[in-house]
Amino acid sequence: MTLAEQFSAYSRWRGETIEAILRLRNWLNRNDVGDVQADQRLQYLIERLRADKLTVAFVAEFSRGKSELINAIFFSEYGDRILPSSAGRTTMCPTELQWSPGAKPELRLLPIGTRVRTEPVSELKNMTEQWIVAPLEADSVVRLQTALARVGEVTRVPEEEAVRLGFKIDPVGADGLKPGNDGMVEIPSWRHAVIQLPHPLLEQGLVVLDTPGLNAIGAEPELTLSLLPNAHAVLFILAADTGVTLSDMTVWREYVNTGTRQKGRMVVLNKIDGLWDGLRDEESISAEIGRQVCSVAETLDIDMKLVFPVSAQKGLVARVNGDRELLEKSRLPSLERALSEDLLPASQEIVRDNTLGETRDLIHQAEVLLQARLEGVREQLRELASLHGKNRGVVEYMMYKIRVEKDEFEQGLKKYYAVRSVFSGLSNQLLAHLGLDTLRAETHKVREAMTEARFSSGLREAMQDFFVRMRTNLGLAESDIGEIYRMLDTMYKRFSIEHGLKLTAPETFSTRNCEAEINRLENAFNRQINTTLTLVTTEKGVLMQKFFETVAAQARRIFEVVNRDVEQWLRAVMAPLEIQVREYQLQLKRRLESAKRIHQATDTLENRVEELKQSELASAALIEELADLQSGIRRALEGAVVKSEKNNNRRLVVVA
Ligand SMILES: Nc1nc2c(ncn2[C@@H]2O[C@H](COP(=O)(O)OP(=O)(O)O)[C@@H](O)[C@H]2O)c(=O)[nH]1
Ligand SMILES: [Mg+2]
Repeated sequence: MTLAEQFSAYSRWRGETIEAILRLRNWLNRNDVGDVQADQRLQYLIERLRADKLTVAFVAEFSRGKSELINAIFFSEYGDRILPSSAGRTTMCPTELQWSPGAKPELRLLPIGTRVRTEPVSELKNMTEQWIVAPLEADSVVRLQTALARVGEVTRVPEEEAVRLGFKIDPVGADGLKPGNDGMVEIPSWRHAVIQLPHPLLEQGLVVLDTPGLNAIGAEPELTLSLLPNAHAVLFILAADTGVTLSDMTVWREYVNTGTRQKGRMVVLNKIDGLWDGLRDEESISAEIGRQVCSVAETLDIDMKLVFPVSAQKGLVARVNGDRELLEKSRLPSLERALSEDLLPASQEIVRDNTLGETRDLIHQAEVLLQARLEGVREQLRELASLHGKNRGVVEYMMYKIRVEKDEFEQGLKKYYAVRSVFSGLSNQLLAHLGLDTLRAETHKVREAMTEARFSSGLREAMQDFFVRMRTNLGLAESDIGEIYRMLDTMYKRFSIEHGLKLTAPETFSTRNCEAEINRLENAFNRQINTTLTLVTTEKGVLMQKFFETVAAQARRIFEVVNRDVEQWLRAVMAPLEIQVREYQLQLKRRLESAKRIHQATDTLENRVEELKQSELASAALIEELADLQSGIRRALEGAVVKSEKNNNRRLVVVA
């Protein structure tokens, strides 16, 4: 199966999962067993699944064949290369190929001049007026090629301007851009490109990130601090004819092997077709490739298994011409296999854990409610059965007993309301510690400190303080969470013991993931700032501020996630008790009602018993339906799209 096919299978799997969740959601609404919060949680889960994206990034010095490889792996069915690929520099800015539902096919280009602004690219993405937009005609290959070729556009600017925009200048052109005789420097016209292309894989959530070579990247924090660390797979490409050059090593160190995330990283040794010189036999070619792989692994200090020799060009030709033999020879299929084994099972696992976690919870909640309802009906049936042939006095005694029970429960409710008000106070405190307002205030403090700082050491301190304060806030939040948990746990126990409610201990929650992400961000920032500050001598303050804005945007993203999760948790942790208290109150009322009706002879005992038997059956049927829905979700989640070598004992292969 090609990567494209496996990706489609993954997408189908995700679609089936969404279907199963939708069925549960509709059922809960139809039968009045869910509540608004449960419905919101499911809605949110479905939205997240629908928006799920997988980013594959291609990073290398220019001319190693990144664009060709992207063409061969993802877009061969166009019958030609759609991304420009030729000798020389063709991709001049980070380029994202993607599709968002409802978008128009278009090429969006961010002018290089926006580099003087402090907002990070992620924020500029929301400012449509900053972008140049050109429509794409996705059905004509030639016109598509012409439009996409624009990512390679360059302009000539005076040297100072290039420096101001963050480019390195080197008179010899080895370690920076080389000025021409007229003192002008050629720089990319665009800072970032987004290609919205309605292509099956992109429609299914794949995002392909193509990057330019070293010199064109310049000091662009977005790539190192945001795009690459957030990519699900990063492919680093080398060329067999050039070997590992110094600038390859720089790209590897600064952009790929940054020590922040090891997963999903592969090295591609491209252009192995250069070794098919027509004189050597297969065996000696293979041996030569093996030697090169070995030496690459040694130079980069990685496992040989992570190095994939391929010929992107021959792979593309083979695909376009349907030449199976050449395709095998290009070795592209092994790279794709490894990529999908790396990419898909990991993503599937996240989706699976998330979905199971969320639905298990809600289903359990609904089930407990239905059980309580069923139990209540049975209790009433027993009560009424005991009245058979008894006189009014017995009915009166029964009414008295129910009233006592009701009074006791209402006493208990007072404590419940008291705890609930403490709970909402603590919740507010927790949300304040984690809140985006707090983060905004911290960000503001650093900005101020940075404007005041004269020396780069002051800048750095301001930044370090930022991370320290974020961690402090996380620590405070963690202790709020502990307090909330202990309080609810005590109350859950009390209601179970004193009033017979079926409550299990509440779920726990932790901000540890958030803290780990903040630490990762800090590491990435430190590494980046160390290398950049030693290289760039001018305008350190401005550069530092730009870095900080990217960091702040990332921190905001991390905090947004933890905020959503913690709000979710606060709702979830209170819901079972709220639901059961309400249900129990209802039951007491119903029991009293039916005793009253019999007492006043407005209803016969037989009628009441018959009615209750009907609702007993109905409740039992709902419990069964719920179990079916749950196994439906399990079945949908069970299948594995890709059999992973590492974990194949845990997964079934459904799509072969
Ligand atoms: N012989 C050979 N040439 C290749 C291969 N892949 C790419 N190239 C050539 O290398 C040059 C640069 O390729 P391109 O994809 O633009 O590289 P990029 O700058 O990394 O995106 C182009 O002339 C390609 O035709 C390959 O597998 N074999
Ligand atoms: Mg390219």
